[in-house]
Amino acid sequence: QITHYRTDYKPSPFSVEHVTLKIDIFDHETVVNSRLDMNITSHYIQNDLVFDGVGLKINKILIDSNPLIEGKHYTYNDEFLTIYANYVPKGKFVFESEVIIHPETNYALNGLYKSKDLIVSQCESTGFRRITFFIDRPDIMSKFNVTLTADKTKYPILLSNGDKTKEFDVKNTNRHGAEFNDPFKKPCYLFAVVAGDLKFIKDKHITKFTKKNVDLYVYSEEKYVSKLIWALECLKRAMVFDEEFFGLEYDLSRLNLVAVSDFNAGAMENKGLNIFNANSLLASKKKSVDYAFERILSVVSHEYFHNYTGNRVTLRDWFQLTLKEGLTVHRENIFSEEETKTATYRLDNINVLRNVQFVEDSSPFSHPIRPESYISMDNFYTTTIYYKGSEVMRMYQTILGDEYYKKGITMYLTKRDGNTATCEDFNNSMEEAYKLKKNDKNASLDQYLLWYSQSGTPIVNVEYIYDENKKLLTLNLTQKTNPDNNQKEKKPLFIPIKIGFVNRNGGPEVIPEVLLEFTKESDTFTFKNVPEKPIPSLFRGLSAPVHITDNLTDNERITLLKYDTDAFVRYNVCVDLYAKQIITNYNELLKAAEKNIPTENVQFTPINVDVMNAVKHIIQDKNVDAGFKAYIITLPSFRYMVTFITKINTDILADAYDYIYTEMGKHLNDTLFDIFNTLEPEANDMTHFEDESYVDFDQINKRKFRNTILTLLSKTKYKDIVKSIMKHSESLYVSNWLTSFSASAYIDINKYNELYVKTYDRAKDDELLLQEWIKTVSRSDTPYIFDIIKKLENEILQDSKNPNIIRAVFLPFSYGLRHFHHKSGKGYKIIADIVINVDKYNPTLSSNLCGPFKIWNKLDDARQTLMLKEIDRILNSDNISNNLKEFLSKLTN
Ligand code: BAL
Ligand code: ZN
Repeated sequence: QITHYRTDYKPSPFSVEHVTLKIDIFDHETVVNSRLDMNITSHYIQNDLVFDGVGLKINKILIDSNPLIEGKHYTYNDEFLTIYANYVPKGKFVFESEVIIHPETNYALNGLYKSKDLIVSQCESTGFRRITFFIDRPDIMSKFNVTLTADKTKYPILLSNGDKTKEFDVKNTNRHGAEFNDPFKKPCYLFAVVAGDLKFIKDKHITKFTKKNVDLYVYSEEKYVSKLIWALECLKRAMVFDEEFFGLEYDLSRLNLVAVSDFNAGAMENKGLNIFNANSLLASKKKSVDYAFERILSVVSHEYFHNYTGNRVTLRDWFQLTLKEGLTVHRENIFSEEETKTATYRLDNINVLRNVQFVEDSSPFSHPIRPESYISMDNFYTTTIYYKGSEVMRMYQTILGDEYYKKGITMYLTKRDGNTATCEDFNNSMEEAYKLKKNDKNASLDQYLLWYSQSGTPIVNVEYIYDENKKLLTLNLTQKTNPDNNQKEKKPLFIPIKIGFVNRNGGPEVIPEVLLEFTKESDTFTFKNVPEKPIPSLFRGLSAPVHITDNLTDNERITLLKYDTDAFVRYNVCVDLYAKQIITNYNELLKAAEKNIPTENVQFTPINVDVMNAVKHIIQDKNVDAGFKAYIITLPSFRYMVTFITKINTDILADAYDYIYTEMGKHLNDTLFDIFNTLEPEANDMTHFEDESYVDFDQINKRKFRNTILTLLSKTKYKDIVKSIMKHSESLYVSNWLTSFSASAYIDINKYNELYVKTYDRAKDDELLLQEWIKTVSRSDTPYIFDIIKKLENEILQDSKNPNIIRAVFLPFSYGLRHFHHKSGKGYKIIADIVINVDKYNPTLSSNLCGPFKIWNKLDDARQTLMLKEIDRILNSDNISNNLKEFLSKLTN
């Protein structure tokens, strides 16, 4: 185990100018010949030449055509190849190697591996060293020529980065080959190859500025080629968007996207050859859940946008990961918000941030968006680096405004094009734009860099005071970030706060919206000539990734919920109002439990009628986005509540939720039932299914709202809901029939079992649909879930090593409140067992499956003990991987 520290960065003493690879794929092995044209750099001081290379069987090694001998000229310990300094030429030289690798048994899905009948590579962050010897770090940038050969029948399609320059047959065999030349220098983590029997659809894009023709190919196995249309459409839209918004056009003559069934992550942005987890590329209206279309829009655009933010300008070292990921997620969000034009795209992201990232950031695994150390980089593809990172990138845009933000991006990309970069480089360009905007050459964003180095979620408190006589509004602000293992002392951050001033009588805003730059531990902002007492609408759009506390009253929140124009603020006040109701009842229930008072004797606090009336008013308003309505009838997630409750007794919290759901039902059920029946008559309109390149996000939101209603009506056991569930289960829309199945779990185990069989039949022949079905089963909120998971394991999972299927069986279960956290600890044991099993062959996936344990420090003592016991069991299992050991040790530190 080697710990890498950010401050240890040293430029490499060697460069690799050119890489020539020949990869010959056979059934039982793959032979990789590599020629590296190398040079020493100005940092060279008589160094050994150390290559990364994991699990490679060496056939030969040569320098300048001279064979080297193990022991005499070099050593190899299965991880590093060290060529003694004496045998390393002092100027330009050629290093050659021939090695054998085994993609056909590589179940870690890292390096070159087999997925079904495809051979595919995954090199970020350190997979290339599993293919050949290399100085595997992002600041080694080289031009690549690649030749691929394979059996013509099994692998008719051969792909790699860049332009295909030659196709050929291998004489006297059934083999063929292709040569590729990538004209751009790139780090080896962006190298890719794919070989297999793929089918494709294609189109063209003419670039906006240089009018170049770009061929676009999207590939999958034959069975799913009809599910590629939406992905191709998303790609074309993303290409136009990057030209229009950022002035960036594609730079190669061809771009390939490929769907792969076995993939650890969502996708990979390899230059000119983006590879996708099938679930992030394939969809069709009849066979996919609605969410798949949003996911594909995000992921296809994300990988495309990496071509500049990640590929053309890459990272100096892996510590800077957020520089490409946070920035690219942000670029993807600007695009997707524009494309979907719904209020909810932003809210979906905010929910991941607040429900998942905030939990991570208050666990012992909390890390800054630029970590200071790692053992396995794989563990740092986290919600912090991606989601908090994207918020840090978003705040620049908030502070600078679109015009200067784009100027800053252009300066950054122009300065660093074809090169590496650090977070400081990015901040410098943003600072230049900031100086221009402020017309002040001393304007500084130095303090902003703290967002990269400080972990934890800041808590910002806003108190407002209005002086009626002086017509003066005062905002007193404080900020605090709790100390953690990363920093004992936290400094004040540069926090942009967007505030509106809502008229409490429903008229126009009292004074115009402002953007405050809050940079001190505490500060006061005053506003003169404020004609009447406004209600501050705080952190519009969630202008900074912080916890917000304030001195608003419940009535003021209700007014904001009704009248504010900002979707985030309206949603957030609603969350605050619900959270307060849940917490009040949780505390009552807890007190009663401590005194052994039975639940029926507990003095519950009924839900605030004014809140319910406001909600009722909104859900009946025809002008409000249906997706937004779905949000405001959904209670804040358990993982959000951990911010407000310590040492959670999950059974009692579940009781408190159930009580609030029942209360909501009392007030809303008749209205909801009415909406369910009238909102979208179940026309099963066939025209909807015909054009796969058109997706109506408003319709999707309407279905989401109806499905949220059905779930709520089922939870509250509304009269005759079973009939509606059964009717809904006949729908042609996947999201509808899967929701009726999950809703039946609240009502009737016989109906659940009936729908289990029926929905399985509808799902079983489509790989991705089956995965959605498995997720729905795993999420079932029923006490029988333990048997149901066993059944899934025995009948569906069997010995599959596919990450999507494994995640589908176990992860949705672990997000539940009652069953995963069962007081016996049997829920925790289920996850620990699969983690131990998976770690034997796929350490990236095993770490990933430990995600549910990130919440351990928020639970009551008994559950903490049980969860830690399982974590300990994993840590003490035989041959645990470095990935898993690092992750769990940091998590329980
Ligand atoms: N670079 C890893 C996958 C992604 O974020 O696009
Ligand atoms: Zn990315």
